[in-house]
Amino acid sequence: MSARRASDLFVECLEAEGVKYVFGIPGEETLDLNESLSRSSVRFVPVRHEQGGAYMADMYGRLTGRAGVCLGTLGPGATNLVTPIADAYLDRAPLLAITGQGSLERMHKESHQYIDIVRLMQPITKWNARINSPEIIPEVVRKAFKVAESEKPGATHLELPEDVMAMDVDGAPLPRRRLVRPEPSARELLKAADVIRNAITPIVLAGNGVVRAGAAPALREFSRATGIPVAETFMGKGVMDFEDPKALGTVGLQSRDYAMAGFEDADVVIATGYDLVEHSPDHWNPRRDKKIVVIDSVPAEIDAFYTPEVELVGDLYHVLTRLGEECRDVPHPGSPSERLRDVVLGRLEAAQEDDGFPMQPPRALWELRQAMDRDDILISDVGLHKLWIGRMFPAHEPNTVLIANGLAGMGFALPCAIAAKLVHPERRVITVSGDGGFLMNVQELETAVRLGTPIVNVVWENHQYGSIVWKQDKKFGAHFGTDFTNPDFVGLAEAFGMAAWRCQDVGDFGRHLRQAMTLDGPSLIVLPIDYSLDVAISEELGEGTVVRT
Ligand SMILES: Cc1ncc(C[n+]2csc(CCOP(=O)(O)OP(=O)(O)O)c2C)c(N)n1
Repeated sequence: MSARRASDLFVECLEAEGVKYVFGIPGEETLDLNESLSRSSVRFVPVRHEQGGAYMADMYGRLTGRAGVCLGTLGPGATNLVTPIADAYLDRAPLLAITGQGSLERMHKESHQYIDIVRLMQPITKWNARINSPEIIPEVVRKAFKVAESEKPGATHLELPEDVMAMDVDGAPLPRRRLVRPEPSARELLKAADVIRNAITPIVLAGNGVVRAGAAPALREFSRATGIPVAETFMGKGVMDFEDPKALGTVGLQSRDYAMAGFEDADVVIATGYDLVEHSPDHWNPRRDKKIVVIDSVPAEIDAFYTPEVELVGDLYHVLTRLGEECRDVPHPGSPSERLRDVVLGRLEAAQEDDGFPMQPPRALWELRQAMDRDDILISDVGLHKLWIGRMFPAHEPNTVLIANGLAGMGFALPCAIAAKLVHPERRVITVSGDGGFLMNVQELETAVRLGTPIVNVVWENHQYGSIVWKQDKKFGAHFGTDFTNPDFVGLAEAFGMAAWRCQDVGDFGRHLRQAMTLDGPSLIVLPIDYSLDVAISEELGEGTVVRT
């Protein structure tokens, strides 16, 4: 081993981890690192705001299971990373954030752009560290990836002081090893099988963990073999093909959703890859009378409304397969409660006849579903549109409808779409944003144009923070602090050098969508939206909304 700069060794460690991209903005305190990156196999993707870069890393991690990497300099570069790091932390996406820092000998005193970023990042990362000596680089990098990618995945952070990065060091990357996955004991498995076999009306609640584990095929087979129907969370969308007769739809918008999907009558709930951060269990177990079987990668969170009878901790694919084999001899007829799914999908189908303009959300979603193939990817931003997409947009496959539902930060969709297209160049990637959230990371249109990333961005325009209007109107009968004006979005997109259209009547949306999908660069479609139809859809689905955007 020959002596070389610490920054070179750091980048070699990234290469050894299989890192393909680093998304970010360089700074004066990351000079050595950037120079080392420039001579590596890692592609550095300059972005226009660190938040955009960190969301790209977040989505890269979510879709690949390998930590996405983002970079910001010290001080403001690092603080700009905070929101997507928190998003990765709560939505369980593996991500490594790298930040620059001033030299070690100026950290004890008042000093230009110095703030304690290690401490700032602690509540939003699974683990983080300052590299205070070049010798520890192989260990900390390996640890950062291992911790980020282990269940439940999330964000980690490394701080790189500039003097340390310029030092000489000997050393070599530590090898990657396959992660160890625990398995539940045969006793626990048989106990769970017993609970399920003796259940009268069991139901599965499937979440993000099923998507992460790639366990949708095992879940579908479990449901087919046992006859037990499956409801999914917003982030679990697509774990069951919506056309599967055992699919009950996406729950979570209203308190009545769960009842309508059969939870009220269920005696046993099999919570599979379910994260409480998305939907609180008090909504589906208000009387705390359900027997709960947990299938997850780590032991269950404590919650008064979530006290499992048995917990099967391990690889979801494997556990579902084994449990399905144990239970297939006592098939269940399935829950009679397909009411939620029937009402929601019925409304979507009926929407093709809605000729109103501005368009109401069901027609807009119907047009999107018609235009997209089953593997194409829809990324939702955060707002009232997310609630419509979460509940009504029908998904065929996991990871084809991507929603932020843990931190739920506006501005998620556009940068995430750029990363999704880098991961899946063969699929079409479409975003839907509100006119509020779209402007929060609009600067990344330049990144998309520069990279030539063919993503289609649909902006539902209503000149309001729609979901806040909806909540305020419900609570107070009036709204306040929610209205704004917009730039000419078409002119704005054209100034970035991309194609853009404004829909002027009901037929325009489908036509522009299809045209946009053929382009080899990014595009934007402005769709004036009419939110006068309550996302609650019908009185049958109840009044009490429990969801928060
Ligand atoms: C970064 C961030 N700020 C504030 C919020 C709270 N919030 C949730 S939805 C919303 C309004 C979204 O408005 P818009 O993007 O226009 O979408 P619409 O609701 O109209 O579909 C706000 C302010 C948030 N989730 N994230």
